[in-house]
Amino acid sequence: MLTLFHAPRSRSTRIIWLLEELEAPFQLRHVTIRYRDGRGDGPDPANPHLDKKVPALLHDDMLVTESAAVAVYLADLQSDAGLAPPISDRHRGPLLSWISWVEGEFGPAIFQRLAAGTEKPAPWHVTRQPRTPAA
Ligand SMILES: N[C@@H](CCC(=O)N[C@@H](CS)C(=O)NCC(=O)O)C(=O)O
Repeated sequence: MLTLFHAPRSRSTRIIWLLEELEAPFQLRHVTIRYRDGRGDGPDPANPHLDKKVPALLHDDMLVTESAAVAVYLADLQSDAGLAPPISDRHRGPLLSWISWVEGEFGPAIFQRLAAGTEKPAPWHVTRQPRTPAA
């Protein structure tokens, strides 16, 4: 049995989308989280994620976390759906590259931009030093 721990307007929404694309039967469990803007009811004791974040996936008693890992895990599990090339296929390389790029490069850049638009300054605003003109 697959159980997805989900909070609205969060990274777990795209895992619902993926599960539906894969036509995988799953159980949805709503949990509360603390959102970046301070809203939300905070960490939920019912959430098995070690950091109380979402998404968290339970496959029977096996916990899978981190969006990229959850996505690849599910695509492999439902291999008949054809969303992920098999492990021995060379097309696996681009799949892993793109999914790692989204989480490791693109996502953080977007969040830095979003943070810059709020009262909370982006990290480069905090750390950037005024330039001293060259002598
Ligand atoms: N790298 C993790 C990040 C998970 C994450 O930060 N999820 C947010 C929702 S989008 C969350 O649960 N935040 C609650 C908190 O930080 O306490 C992933 O991609 O799964």
